[in-house]
Amino acid sequence: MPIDRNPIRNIVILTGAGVSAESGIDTFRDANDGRGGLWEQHRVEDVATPEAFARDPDLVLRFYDMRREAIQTKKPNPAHHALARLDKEWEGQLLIVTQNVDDLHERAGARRVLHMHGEHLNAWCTACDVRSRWTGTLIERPACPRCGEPALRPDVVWFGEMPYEMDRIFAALRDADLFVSIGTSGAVYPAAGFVRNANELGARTLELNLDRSQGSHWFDETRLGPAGRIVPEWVD
Ligand code: BJW
Repeated sequence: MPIDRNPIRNIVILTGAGVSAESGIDTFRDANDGRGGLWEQHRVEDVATPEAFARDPDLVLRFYDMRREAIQTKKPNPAHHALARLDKEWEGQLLIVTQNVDDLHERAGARRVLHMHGEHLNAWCTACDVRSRWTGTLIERPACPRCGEPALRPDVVWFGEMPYEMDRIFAALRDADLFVSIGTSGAVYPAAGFVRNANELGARTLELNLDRSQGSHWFDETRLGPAGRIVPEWVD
């Protein structure tokens, strides 16, 4: 069922791990792969924190080196391509706020993308506070290209850290006529609260997800199915 374009000018689209699942990137919390989102017996909540990094930096850097390497071998799927088409064609405001740290929206051709949880292909130097493109590994503690200190960490947002560009996200939500959430479990805040923010600010809200999420009851409408099918159906 295609989008009803008539009264809608400004759109905010929130994407989560489910939009990249059909590209072969594991989600965090659904147990469809039988591993229940675990990595070598660690839950994401146990490796994606500043405390975990302080306690066992090798474990955390290995986890991210492995994922950075894997992501570079993956390709955008029909959901990313459909969103990129919408981005190209939509004349009103549009912002794809992704919680994903992969670059599959961009590789599909989307331009209006904001990475609220950072990007795998960036490293952040904790000595000089500069972020740089980084496609190699971090486990050997390479020198920061700017200051030379061996103080690089993945440029991703861990639990307890402030997601990026919250002011820009809330400004877009204030202007939005339609808020669409795609492939996210609604387990992690502040992203999980955007649907309520959008409701309060007067936008229509639509969820596209494989299963009902923790926040499904907040949406005006939920459509269930794999993103690779239901996102193109919605866009086209
Ligand atoms: C498909 C599909 C297919 C599958 N097609 N769909 C108590 C209450 C409330 C909040 C808190 C609390 N205690 C602590 C907090 C705050 C905390 C939090 O939310 N904790 C929860 C565990 C409760 N949040 C934070 O700390 C955040 N910072 C913060 O709050 O700062 C203060 C602040 C306050 C107010 C305003 C602003 C700031 C930071 C959160 C950082 C999250 N980081 C991670 C790791 C990033 C790096 C990395 O990739 O390793 O981000 S955790 C992980 O979860 C990752 C994801 O972006 C995030 C969300 O996961 P997502 O995308 O929803 O994936 P899944 O796996 O959960 O779900 C996949 C979905 O897809 C499922 O629904 C499937 O059904 C579906 N699906 N296949 C369509 N083919």
